[in-house]
Amino acid sequence: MAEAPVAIIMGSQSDWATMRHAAEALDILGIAYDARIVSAHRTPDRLVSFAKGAKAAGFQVIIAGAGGAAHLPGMTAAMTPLPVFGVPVESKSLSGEDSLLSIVQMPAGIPVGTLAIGRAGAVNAALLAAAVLALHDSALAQRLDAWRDRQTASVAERPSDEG
Ligand code: RP5
Repeated sequence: MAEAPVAIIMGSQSDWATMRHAAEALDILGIAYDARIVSAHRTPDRLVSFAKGAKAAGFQVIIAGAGGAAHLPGMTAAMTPLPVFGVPVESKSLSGEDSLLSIVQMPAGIPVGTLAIGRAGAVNAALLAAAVLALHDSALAQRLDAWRDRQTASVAERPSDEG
């Protein structure tokens, strides 16, 4: 069994600049993860091996980030019963709209919970993973509540010239 309940997978090293934000959010919440490069196109055998073995390896949630023709989240979801959250990575040529549409437009029957393009999507994928895990982990649920409380407390009532 994997010690980490969350797998963060991404199609390329270049996706880490985005996906590291998911990792940082999980770090803050005290959730262990395993981050791996798994490309649907360049390492298809690695994808099959990972996705088919993810549940048996002890993972409970998968966060999958990819850009461009972003088949990684959908192909992963097709080979595992675990919940898969997809993060569209911002692409150079189409600013991530290609990533978003190729992740979100799954056919009925194989769901991928698709987040926003880029950093916001990566952070929110981590928060959704935390919410899933918190259903059966009261200590984590408290940490997640505290995280939200800190966020609320950090919002000023009025704008400042200081930024
Ligand atoms: C996708 O192609 C990856 O997820 C990445 O977002 C994109 C570009 O990959 P690199 O050419 O930077 O390796 O498979």
